[in-house]
Amino acid sequence: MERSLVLVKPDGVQRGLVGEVVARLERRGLRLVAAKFLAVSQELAETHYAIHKGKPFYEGLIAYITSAPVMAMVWEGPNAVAAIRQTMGATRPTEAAPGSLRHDFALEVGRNLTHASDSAENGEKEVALWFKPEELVDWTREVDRWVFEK
Ligand code: IDP
Ligand code: MG
Repeated sequence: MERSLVLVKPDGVQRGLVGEVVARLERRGLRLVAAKFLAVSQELAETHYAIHKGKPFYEGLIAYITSAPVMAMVWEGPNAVAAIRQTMGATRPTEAAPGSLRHDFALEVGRNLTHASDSAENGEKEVALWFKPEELVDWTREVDRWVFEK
């Protein structure tokens, strides 16, 4: 089963959109594996966004993600990475598909509400960075067979 890290970034938390993000992922059929509310340290922010180091928006991105608490979650499901990124919408809200979170709730790339892993491999890496193994809940739902084909 594919897994993705999902963050409701500081703007999403401040705007009271944690429930909206969770509701959309739940109704999509994805299964919650872990969740915690935390203030992101400088070190965690820099490790998480290491790939963007040196880009013009890097300093602002680190300041943004450490500016206020975030809701960090792990969600799983078949094709979870693609499904979640589709539910979030494109990075730039003005390019996000109508009906996606970033389309429906955001305007600017530097205030785009959420983070989601961009590959299954990065999903595993990001989950390991943000969560301890004992924080991940292994469970099944009665409805799983009506959502997951296998
Ligand atoms: P993603 O979050 O959709 O995966 P990435 O390209 O990985 O997008 O960029 C990480 C985050 O960096 C974006 O979500 C956004 O918050 C921020 N970001 C990306 N490009 C820009 C930019 O051009 N200006 C300001 N912030 C940006
Ligand atoms: Mg990314």
